[in-house]
Amino acid sequence: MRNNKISAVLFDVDGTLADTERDGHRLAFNAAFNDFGLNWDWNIALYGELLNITGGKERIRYYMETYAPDKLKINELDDWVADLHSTKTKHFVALLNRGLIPLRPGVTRLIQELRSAKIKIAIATTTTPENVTTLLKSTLGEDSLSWFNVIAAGDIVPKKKPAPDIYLWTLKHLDLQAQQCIAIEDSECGLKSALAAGLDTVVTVNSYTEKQDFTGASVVLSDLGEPSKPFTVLSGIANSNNLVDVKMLNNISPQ
Ligand code: XBP
Ligand code: MG
Repeated sequence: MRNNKISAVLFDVDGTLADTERDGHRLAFNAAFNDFGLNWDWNIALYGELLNITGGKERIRYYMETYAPDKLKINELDDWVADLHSTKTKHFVALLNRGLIPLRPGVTRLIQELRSAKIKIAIATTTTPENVTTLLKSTLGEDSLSWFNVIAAGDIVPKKKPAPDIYLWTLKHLDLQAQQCIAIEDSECGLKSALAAGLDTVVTVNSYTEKQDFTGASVVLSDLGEPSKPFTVLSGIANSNNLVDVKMLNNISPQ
């Protein structure tokens, strides 16, 4: 049980703020493969496997090593992968700008509640920074970027999740200790990263992550909940809460 108010909430992005993977990133990867004349098709099932590799460029490399080793002979392979990935990012950003990917239940509500309670909010994500800024602007409006005290994304750290680097970087730039903060994640990999950084973590699952191992999470939920649609508790203690709000977060206990 926390003996004082939390100072900040650190949000993951993909799968947490929005369900971006199946109908967002996956389609953007396939559109980029098409632009590059590649007959690669990341279907829903295969993409679920590939999601174990965090980072789009790393995911492409893993796919090549595992399923398309013939392409590893391409000259200047790192540059080629980077070009392919930036084409994918263009497609993903276009998808976001068409308003096709809404925020998940409770996300807007909780962000506004945290702001009213003067609790800092931050982003700690593996995804490309442009994806984050576009998601926030396309769902919460242009000003929303200024609401976040820190936005930590993509290649700014040497090791991606499940390494703790991105969360440690965010805590450093918040000038806060992990004990004063809570992380909100969607995946086993993200949970491992947050726990390794010393953060108590709330998990909200999605179709790709619901069967993963969330050992160590303070609580595992269907989503953050709305007054009209309470969350479902999948594991851990939510006491009498039926949505994630400031009161619930102030009483989150370490596992
Ligand atoms: C999820 C990821 C990212 C996205 C794709 O990040 O691992 O790689 O799948 O985005 P998180 P990029 O859950 O930490 O938000 O292609 O830009 O990497
Ligand atoms: Mg995620």
